[in-house]
Amino acid sequence: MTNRIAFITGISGQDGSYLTEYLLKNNYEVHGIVRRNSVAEHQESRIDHLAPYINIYYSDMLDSNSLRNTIDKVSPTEIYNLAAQSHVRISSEIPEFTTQINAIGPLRILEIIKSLRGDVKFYQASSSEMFGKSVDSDNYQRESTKMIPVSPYGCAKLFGYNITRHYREAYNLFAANGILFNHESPRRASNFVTSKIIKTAVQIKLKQASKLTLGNLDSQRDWGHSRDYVKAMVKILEHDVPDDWVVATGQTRSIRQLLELVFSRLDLNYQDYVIQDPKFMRPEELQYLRGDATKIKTELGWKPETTFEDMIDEMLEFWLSNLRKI
Ligand code: G4F
Repeated sequence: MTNRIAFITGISGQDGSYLTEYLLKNNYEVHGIVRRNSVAEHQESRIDHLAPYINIYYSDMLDSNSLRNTIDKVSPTEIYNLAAQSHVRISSEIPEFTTQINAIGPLRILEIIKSLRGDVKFYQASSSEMFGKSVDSDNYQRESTKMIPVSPYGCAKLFGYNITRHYREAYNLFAANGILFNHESPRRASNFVTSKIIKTAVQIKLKQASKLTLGNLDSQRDWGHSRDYVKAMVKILEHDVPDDWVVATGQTRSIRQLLELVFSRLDLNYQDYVIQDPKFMRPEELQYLRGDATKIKTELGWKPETTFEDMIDEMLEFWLSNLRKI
């Protein structure tokens, strides 16, 4: 087999770090870009343990020349575009920046691929947030479901999805979309709801906090494990034909159900600690997500391996061992 050389934008994020581990295990050469950050000692912490085995460059999704120069230097066989402003609520506060990164970013990379000679496979990290307020009559979202996004994040991701599909058709590129539903892990930043709830519940248990302040408790999400979902990304690019794929567990739970599980694992009652603050509400909320991953299961043989309960326990263990040290 020819040498497989992966180039990953967003390599220092949750998915980037799990993807890198998986690709290294499968003998890929791995390259990735990180943004210059004024607190450089923390920005790569998720991939510090991988540093000796990978190549990292400074670049930025806002800087076409730098992206082109880096891609030229690496000459990848595949590009995973995972870089994003990934926080949905914050996208309403920085909509232009979110659009530059999440919409124009993939376009910049597609333009580079279009001008290159040779075949480079392209993976675009598309999102279930693109479905917005749309759901099929059987209460699932799938590849054919209409997309009506309800946030600048979702609108920008929908542009990224469409431009990927368009470049595939118009220029015959191997450009594929993974439409990933929510996916979490101990590496999830603590301003996303799973990590926020688990971290604060553990702090309450350890008497380091007394309250947990949240926004909407009634929305429902389909949560899987990031470690499982990066395997779907690789299968999507290994397939002969570029296409669009939903990656999900098919189960949905509300924030209240998540709270009940997490607090009960710690022998606590969430109702004694949770307060709501409009600050964490969104201008328009995506109420319900439940993905039908039949296509990727039947055509590519992917399936989620970690149960929701096991994922929550792994995250609880991580935060317990981290916060006990304080
Ligand atoms: O954890 P979240 O912030 O994830 P969200 O908005 O669903 O987005 C995540 O999944 C998308 C896939 O569908 C990705 F594309 C995206 O990049 C990201 O990974 O919020 C989940 C739910 C929401 O309904 C939110 O309103 O939790 C609710 N929530 C309630 N209180 C809260 C809070 N979310 C956050 N982050 N913080 C709260 O205090």
